Amino acid sequence: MQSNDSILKSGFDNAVQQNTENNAMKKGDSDEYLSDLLNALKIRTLVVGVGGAGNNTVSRLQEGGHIGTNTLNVNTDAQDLYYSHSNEKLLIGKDISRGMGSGNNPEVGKESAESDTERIKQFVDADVVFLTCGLGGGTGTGASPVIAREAKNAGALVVTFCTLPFAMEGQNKRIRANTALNELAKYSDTLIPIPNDRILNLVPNVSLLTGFKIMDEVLVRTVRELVGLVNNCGMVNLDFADVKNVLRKRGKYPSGVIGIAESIGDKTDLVKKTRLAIHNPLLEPDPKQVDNCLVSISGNHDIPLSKINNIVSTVSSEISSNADLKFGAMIDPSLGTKTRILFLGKGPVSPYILQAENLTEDNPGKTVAEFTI
Ligand SMILES: Nc1nc2c(ncn2[C@@H]2O[C@H](COP(=O)(O)OP(=O)(O)OP(=O)(O)O)[C@@H](O)[C@H]2O)c(=O)[nH]1
Ligand SMILES: [Mg+2]
Repeated sequence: MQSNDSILKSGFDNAVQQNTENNAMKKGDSDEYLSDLLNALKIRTLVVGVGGAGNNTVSRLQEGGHIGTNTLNVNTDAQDLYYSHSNEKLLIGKDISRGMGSGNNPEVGKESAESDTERIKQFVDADVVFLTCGLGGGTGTGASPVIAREAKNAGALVVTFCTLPFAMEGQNKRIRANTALNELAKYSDTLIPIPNDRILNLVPNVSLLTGFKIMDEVLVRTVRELVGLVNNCGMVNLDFADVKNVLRKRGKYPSGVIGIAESIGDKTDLVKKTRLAIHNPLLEPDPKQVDNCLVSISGNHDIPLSKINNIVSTVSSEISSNADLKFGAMIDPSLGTKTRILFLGKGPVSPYILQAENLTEDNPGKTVAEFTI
């Protein structure tokens, strides 16, 4: 299988060769050549939502207007899929689940995806595949590791966001979620499990439905921001190689932390919100374990250097002095006087990924509450 790097490279080589032939007698590079080159170098991203929760996330992403990426919803449930919004849709395992869903059974979700790998392969041939699902049910839990595997085999960088079920949803769901997490860890470059129970710590007294809605919003904002970063990299200071460097898997586990915050812009608030992004309360990472990070700062076109300095120096003081830090600026006029901070770090491995590796029937893993005791 040809990797994306080599596809990009061969696109580049073809364009260079064409240009050399066309311009044998000239010295400059034509716009046509530059346009071919840009097309060959364009980063292809795909956001895949798997199962009910994943489809919800992609629908919300899509409803928010232009996102600059292709989207795909995958489900065993024809009704859920029909009412969802995405550029492309895949009803998997038609002969297995007959469009009726998996019945909460991850084996059915897995078999359904396995039976449709040829169709899945046609979509996941991209530079970066963002995968999102809620672990604990049947479809997202069973099918998302298969989709992650196919994306990885196609040479994509795989970035997975999944939620872990509320403790109140019961131990069976937790065990299923952990098993899937273990599988996802094999094929994801960056894997960010977000425990639903964290919402309870932040906004207690919300209903289950409101909890899901808040979680959806978190996922949508995170995926939107990351897609924007990948699509716009190269604007100021950051290029795809930088982003790739932070997202790609190094070592055994797919580590990764991410945080987003918006500041009204005075110095005290900038420092406070930068800390909030680094210490994302949904993930509670240890910033000292970050060994490589990106800080992407968005603001209107006249964002002052002093603001950038406040943000970047706050990040530097929170992470280890040995860590690599790169920052970039993106222009987003819709922010007005506000500044948005995206922190993306590599190094800390989620404790949920580590525990998922050692699970047995007698040891179903800790809940969020047990982790925090
Ligand atoms: N964020 C979010 N999470 C949800 C939502 N609905 C369910 N979940 C969570 O995601 C887990 C899986 O639920 P679904 O996505 O509905 O399940 P599925 O993957 O479609 O699986 P089956 O319907 O059993 O085939 C649940 O256990 C919940 O923890 C939602 O609307 N938003
Ligand atoms: Mg479902």
